[in-house]
Amino acid sequence: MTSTSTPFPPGFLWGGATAANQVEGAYAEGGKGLSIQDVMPRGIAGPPTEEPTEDNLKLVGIDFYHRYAEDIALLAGMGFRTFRFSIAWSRIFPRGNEAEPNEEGLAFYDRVLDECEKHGIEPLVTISHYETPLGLARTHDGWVSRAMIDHYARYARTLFERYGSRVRYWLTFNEINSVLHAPFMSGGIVTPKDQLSPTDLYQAVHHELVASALATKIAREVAPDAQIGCMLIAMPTYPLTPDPADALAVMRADHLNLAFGDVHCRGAYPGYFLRHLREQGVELEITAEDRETLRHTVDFVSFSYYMSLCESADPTVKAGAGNIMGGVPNPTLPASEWGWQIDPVGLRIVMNQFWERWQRPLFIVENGLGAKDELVEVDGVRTVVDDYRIAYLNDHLVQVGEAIADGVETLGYTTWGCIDLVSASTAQLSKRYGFVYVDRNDDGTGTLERYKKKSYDWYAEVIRTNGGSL
Ligand code: BGP
Repeated sequence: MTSTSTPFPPGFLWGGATAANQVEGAYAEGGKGLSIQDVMPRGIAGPPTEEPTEDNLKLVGIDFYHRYAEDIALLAGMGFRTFRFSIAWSRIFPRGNEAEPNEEGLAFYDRVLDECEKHGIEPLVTISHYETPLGLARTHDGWVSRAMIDHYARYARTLFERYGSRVRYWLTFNEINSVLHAPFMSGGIVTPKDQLSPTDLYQAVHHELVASALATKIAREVAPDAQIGCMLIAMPTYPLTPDPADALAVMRADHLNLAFGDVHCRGAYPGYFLRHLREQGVELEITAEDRETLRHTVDFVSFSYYMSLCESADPTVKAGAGNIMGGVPNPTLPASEWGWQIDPVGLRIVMNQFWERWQRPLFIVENGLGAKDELVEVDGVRTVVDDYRIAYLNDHLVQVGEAIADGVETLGYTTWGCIDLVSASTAQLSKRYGFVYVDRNDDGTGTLERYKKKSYDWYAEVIRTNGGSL
């Protein structure tokens, strides 16, 4: 593509994304209560601990809580038009069940928004990103309980009332379909996954979907300018062979994810999903009020995209490493060090699929390459020569451009972990995504200094040319 032609529309929201529990640290400051992440030192690999332990890198994160102004200025230096961050629920309602919010927590995000405004950056706020207050998780077994809907609604209302005039774009739950795969991280469900009944799991799904729709309903009342989006893990799935049985396996796997978008965009459960529940022997408790609430559909669809997968009907074919989901490795694709298969074309495919299905503008709110970086000195300046990251992002953005040229309405694109942060799945820092290197190691050592990587200037140029430099 030449620098004079670009498919990206004017006003396209270029930026990057983070989540509170992966950057903020200060886990016990400012009146914050504990969240489930404070007892997850090993990410999704290990069982939670009873109390926060020193080896949990998230307790300090990258110290964004104290360095937010410096960090947002660094992002602004790339010309960011948007910055996606999440609000830590346990900063606002420390145990989750208080009648009144914690003013100190609310004031912190006022200051974050002040910095965004100062730099002309449009905030994109995730209301709940894998950080259920631990009190609610333990009292209710997380989202298994219907009581969570009211707690979440009070929290969401508080945010809309406080920030509704300053924040236009909101996401209700990060990767809402992930609760099926990571029930504790995604749904605060304390019962171990292998002991969780399908009925409890799907009831939790239902409660989250109702809560998400309720947030949309509340926003319409108290923050009429707000644009509300759902947020899904997008993972296009290909049949491993041309056998129709494999194609059917793809359809069934796809359905389990698409159902979440269908409910958010169509306002009711699709028939294939109800059939799936029946086949699992699950009878959901769905009230008349729930059905009414679900009719409040979203303004846009946002998603994360890292990889694609294959499906096979053959039970002897082994699953590979996934983001959070399983799936069969694709023999035609390379993979990252963590086994995540790299597939830029899959992004164009999934964008077309979502647009055709839902006819809602899309927002790509996570994409990127997790890699081990090496800090080196070039011309006396400490940096990371991350050509691998540039190549990954460039290839994916070219496909975003193709999808836009296909007619897919797209609001923006935020890379994941625009500044290095603690990984969700591994809970380590060595799986890095950023344009900005943070000097912190897996053993907790490091100065927390920030250094611009080679990709920093590359992304600044992409934004400056509105994608023309790709
Ligand atoms: C998504 C999560 C993020 C983020 C990302 C990368 O599933 O929404 O929180 O962490 O994946 O995953 P990881 O950190 O495991 O590399």
